[in-house]
Parts: sequence; C-alpha cells; structure tokens
Amino acid sequence: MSPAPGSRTSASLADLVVVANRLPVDRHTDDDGSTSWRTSPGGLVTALEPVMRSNDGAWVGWHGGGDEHEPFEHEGLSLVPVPLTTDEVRDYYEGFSNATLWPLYHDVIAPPAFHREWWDAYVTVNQRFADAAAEVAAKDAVVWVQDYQLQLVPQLLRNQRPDLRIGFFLHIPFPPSELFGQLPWRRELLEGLLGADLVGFQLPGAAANFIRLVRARVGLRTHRDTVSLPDGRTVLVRAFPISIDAAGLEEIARRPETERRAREIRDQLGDPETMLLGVDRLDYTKGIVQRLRAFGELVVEEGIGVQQVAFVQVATPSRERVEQYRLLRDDIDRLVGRINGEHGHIGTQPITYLHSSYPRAEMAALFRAADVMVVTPLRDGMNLVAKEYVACRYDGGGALVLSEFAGAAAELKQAFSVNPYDINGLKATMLTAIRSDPRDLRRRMLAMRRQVSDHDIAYWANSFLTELRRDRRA
Ligand code: GDG
Repeated sequence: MSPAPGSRTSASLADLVVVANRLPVDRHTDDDGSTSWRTSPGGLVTALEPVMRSNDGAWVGWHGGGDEHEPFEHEGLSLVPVPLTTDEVRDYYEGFSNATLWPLYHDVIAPPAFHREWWDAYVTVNQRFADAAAEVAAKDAVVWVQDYQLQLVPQLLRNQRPDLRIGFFLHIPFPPSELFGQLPWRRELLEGLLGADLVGFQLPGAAANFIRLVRARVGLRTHRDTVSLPDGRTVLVRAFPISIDAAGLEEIARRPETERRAREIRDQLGDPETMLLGVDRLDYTKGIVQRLRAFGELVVEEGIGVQQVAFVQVATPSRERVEQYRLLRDDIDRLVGRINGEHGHIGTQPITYLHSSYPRAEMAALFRAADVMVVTPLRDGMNLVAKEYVACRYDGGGALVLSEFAGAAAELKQAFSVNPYDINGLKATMLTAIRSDPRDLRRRMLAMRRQVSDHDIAYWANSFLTELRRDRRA
C-alpha cells in the first residue's frame, strides 16, 4: 500500500526530490564530540541547488553512517538521510555497485564479480531509498533518481506512488547487449529503470543500447526513443550530456591569487618549457597507466629532458577497499617510480605524482598552469575534467588531448583526439600537442569554450527537468 504522501507533516513534503547514493554533505566530528555537516562541493549539487530552492526540493541520500538520522536542513537544502550498515556498504556499495556494475558498464576493463548476496543487498538498499523518497514526495511531485547504484528505485517507487513523475539519469556509460547480457539480473535492472517516465543517458549510443535491450530482453514495443508498456504508459529514453558550472569555475580561475598560484606551481616544477597535466580519481577506467607509460617512452625516445617537459599527475584516492583499486595503485606507484628513478635528477623528476585530493582553487591553478591537459580514459560516461580545463582557459591558451572513449569527445571536437589503447598514437598526439602552433591551439580552444559555456550544468538540469515535466499524454 502506498504510504499517504503525508506520513510526514505536509509542510515538509517536497515538490522536487533528488535521490542519489550520497547526500551532498559530509559529517565532521569536532574535538568536543559534537557533530556538524559540511557541504561536499560537487557538480550535481551546484546544478540542482537553484531548482531545489525554487521547488521546495529535498535530497534523499546516504549520510555516510549506519545510524537512523532525522531529515534536516543544511544551508537552505532539505536533506533526508538514508542509513547503510557496514555489511550493506560492503555488499551494495563496494560490491554490487563498484565491483559488479562499474566494471560491467565500463567495457569490462576489469572483470566484474557476480555474487548473489551482493545482489540481495542491492535490492534491499534500493527499496530503502525508494521508501524514503515515497515518504518525502508531495502529491504529483517530480523525483529525479541518480546513477547506477539506484537502478531499481524508479519501479520500486512507482509501485508505491503512481502519482509521481519519475526521472532517472545514468552518469556512466550504458553497455551494449553483448556485455550487459552477462548480468544474471539483467531483466530486473531493465524493469527497474522502466519504472521511470524519462531515462537519461550521457550519449545517444547508450540510449540506443538501452532501447535495444528492452526490446530483446523485456519483449516490449519501442518506437525511436519511446518504450510502450502494456498498461499504456510510455517511457522516453534520451541523451542529456552532463556538464559543469563553467562560469563559476572561470571566476575562480580569473582570481589574481589563482594566477599567482599557477605561476608558483610552474616555478616549483623548475620552470619547464611545457607542463602536462592529468587529473583523475584513481580508477582503472581513466587510462592513467597508458598515459604515463606513453610519456615515459617519450622521455627516452625524444630525449625530452626534465627542463623541457614536466608531467603532473593528480590521482585522487578512490574506492580503496575494492581490490582492483588497490592493485591499480600499486601498478601506478611502480611505473612512476621506474620512470622517475631512471630519468630524474636531484631536485627534478619527469613525473610529479600526487595521490591526494585538493581544494577547487588549487585544481583551477593547476589547470591554469598546464600547457597540455591529458585526458585518456579507456571508457568514461562524460569526463568533467576535460570540460573544466576548457572553462579555465579564458586566455584561449592550452591544448587538450582527449580520448575518443570519453563522452566529452562528442562535444569537444577540437581536442587532440586519441585512442588510449594505442601507445604509439598516444605518444605522437602528445608530441603534436606539445609542439603545436599557438594560433592553432587558440582556434581550437575558443571553439571548445563556446561549446562548454553554451551547454553548462544549468542547461543540462533544465533540459532534463523540462522534458520530465512535459505532459506527454496529449
Ligand atoms: C562520473 C562519471 C561523469 C577530482 N579530483 C579532485 C577533484 N576532482 C573532481 C574533478 C571533476 C570530478 O572530480 C570528477 O569527475 P569526472 O567526470 O572526471 O569523473 P567521475 O568521478 O568518474 O564521474 C563521469 C561524471 O560522473 C558526471 O556525470 O562525467 O564519466 O564516471 O569535477 O575536478 N576536485 C577537487 N579536488 C580533487 O582532488 N576539488
């Protein structure tokens, strides 16, 4: 039975509900034992904050703990915490989400693991998120479910609240049927997603994969981007390429202290002629090993000295309890150690490797400092780093080397395109980018800047919500 949309006081019911694995806040425990919440900055919260405020919005997500926690307000946002036990974090989050779905959806770059108890936890946790959303949503509210951790939520929510308008957006790639077909629970996941009125993907190819799978595995009728269900309901399936808060980031990049810091970074590197930069979560999908190996070979073969070229790689710690991530970290440590050991000198080394995370302003300074940004994922839903680099280059300078397997490649057509599996091609392209004529670089950068500023994160959120709210019964 559906809980009356009012088991909470009607004043706290929301007309727009975002459901995501994490709340956009982190809990901090102070010395005296008291706890406080701090906003964890991210693209999604930046995008949704204005719409949340003007729509009586609420955000449902895990608060990082296993304790039951009452809904609360933080900096004007209404937050609804969902608890996860330690076992659920292991089985639903680290297990099914990050060791089954993540590798399966990224071309099986790492082998996905299939465990029935992980699936059971995924079902249990998705039901809990659906229950929390059902309880907080006002009558006829719009609910926007985010990402691969919550693919069952649309249908579980619809079972309880058929009055709602439900949208779903997948931030990562959606695989072709040959790979998706491996999943023992493939039909359940497709049916979970079909609970939504609008299913959004990063690219049209992913939307097409989904439509094809729905026909083949669920046996439903589809016409172009629409799925027809037996009860007369239709599901619209479209691409909505995500973006960044381009103006907000450019404002940080333009600050005098950011410029000062960018100059300081180059000085600290020994003032090389060219600085190359990589910024990624430490993840096997990002092609960090391929990129560093290519750079290492360039150093040897082209006789590029540390005075000429410096490579800075920021690899933000990520999912450190999942085995594949620990193995990758060791591989990168070894590779960097070998290249620096063989080609470094006292005080200078070819690769500056930073396994750490930094404030936004430091990232902007790094983007300002870098002549060549190297983004080489083996598969990536979008890749916001590529767009962030472009947003920071208000001077029209800098070169972007971009993998053809990043979603961003569909929009950033003037980047230097690479196949990261082709190490020789990667070397040649990095060299071309390093040696390019500044006028050619400027022409490319200005075109990419236009694309990113016209299609920013607000454009993304508005296009999705406008489509979701559209009355399609007529
Ligand atoms: C998923 C999809 C899709 C990184 N290190 C630091 C830091 N970052 C920021 C970057 C960027 C974000 O994290 C990473 O976003 P990406 O898009 O590059 O990659 P994923 O984390 O894999 O994101 C991806 C995205 O969802 C959105 O839909 O594009 O394809 O995989 O914003 O700048 N930020 C700070 N310090 C760091 O050390 N402040």
